[in-house]
Amino acid sequence: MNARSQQWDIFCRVVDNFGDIGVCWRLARQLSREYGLQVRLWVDDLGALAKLNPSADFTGVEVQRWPDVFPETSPADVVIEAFACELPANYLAAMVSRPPLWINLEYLTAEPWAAEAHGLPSPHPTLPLIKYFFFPGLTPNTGGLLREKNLGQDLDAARRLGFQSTDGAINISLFGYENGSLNSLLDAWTQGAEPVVCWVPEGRLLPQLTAYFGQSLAAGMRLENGGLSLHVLPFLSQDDFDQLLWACDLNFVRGEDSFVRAQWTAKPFVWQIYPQAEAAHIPKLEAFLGLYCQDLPQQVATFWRDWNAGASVDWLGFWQYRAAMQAQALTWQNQLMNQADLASKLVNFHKNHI
Ligand code: TRH
Repeated sequence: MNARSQQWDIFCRVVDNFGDIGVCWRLARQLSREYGLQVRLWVDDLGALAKLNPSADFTGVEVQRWPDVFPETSPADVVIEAFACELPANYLAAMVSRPPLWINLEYLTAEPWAAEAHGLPSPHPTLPLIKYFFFPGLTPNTGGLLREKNLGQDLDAARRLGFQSTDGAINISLFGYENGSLNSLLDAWTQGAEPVVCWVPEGRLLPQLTAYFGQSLAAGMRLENGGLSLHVLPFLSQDDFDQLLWACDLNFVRGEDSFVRAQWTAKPFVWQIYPQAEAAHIPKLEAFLGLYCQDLPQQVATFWRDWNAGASVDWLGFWQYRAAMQAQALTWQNQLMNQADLASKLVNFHKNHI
């Protein structure tokens, strides 16, 4: 089958925040741009996608709203159900007469079981259909990570964001969920000898920053307090957000998608993992720390753990290892670059199933 004639459908439900659609949009765009596939993206919340892509340039991808009553639709050759979002019943029934490759694209985890479960078939309980588990991951025997061919730094984009290099200052991006550690970090930055320029896109941390500084903050504002210069940015397009990470010396990221992006920049970073009930996220955090921090001084992992626990953080104890973290970020990026990426693995998975 020629790639141009291949239809891929990606189904995405926006459960929370921007990670679900962030991943699906990147994947849809890459499959279209790099593989010439006909990609249709079904998403239940077009508003979330519009925030990531405000220019509404969807070239190559047919974006469709996933309505409550799903229209009669011919199933694609490859059907990706992102994060177990459950296909519409009538679409599923239509798959029976011409079964596509049906994939459940799972959440990313560094836990070893992901490699074991990657690619496993799961027969449908009543219909003659098989769904395959596709686990993104950080080791070669998983589904890999999203990585476009044109990955890289764009200095013009950083300038558009207002980025200028300030002598001796540390540029830091800050993206996270509400976090009890934040005040201790701000104390360290405002009182520190080394100037910090912090770039924070509008979002869930703004109320906390407002409370800390006793001053209401909005996009476009800049605040100076001791050693800290805080720049509040609007919520950025996804491409600009990526560039913010490339431009900074240290990135605080969260969730799944920005976590991966931070790794591509080869810069030191701190990850706030998406919190789950019964602390189910802690083993995931530890699995990643086990891989990423094994050769770093223990203060680095301690800082990550404290940041995720909402405990007071030791900024100087962490940042003294800047050079070691920078070296590790580069080694890690190289290691990941030597592995096949998620889109190419999906395309090969399909080839092997035809
Ligand atoms: O938004 P998130 O918290 O998403 C979460 C996680 O994906 C989590 O794993 C999942 O279980 C939950 O959603 C449902 O964090 P994440 O994954 O980093 O996604 C944020 C996206 O938003 C990412 O694509 C980057 C993008 N972004 C912008 O485009 N502009 C911005 O200004 C910012 C701050 C983010």
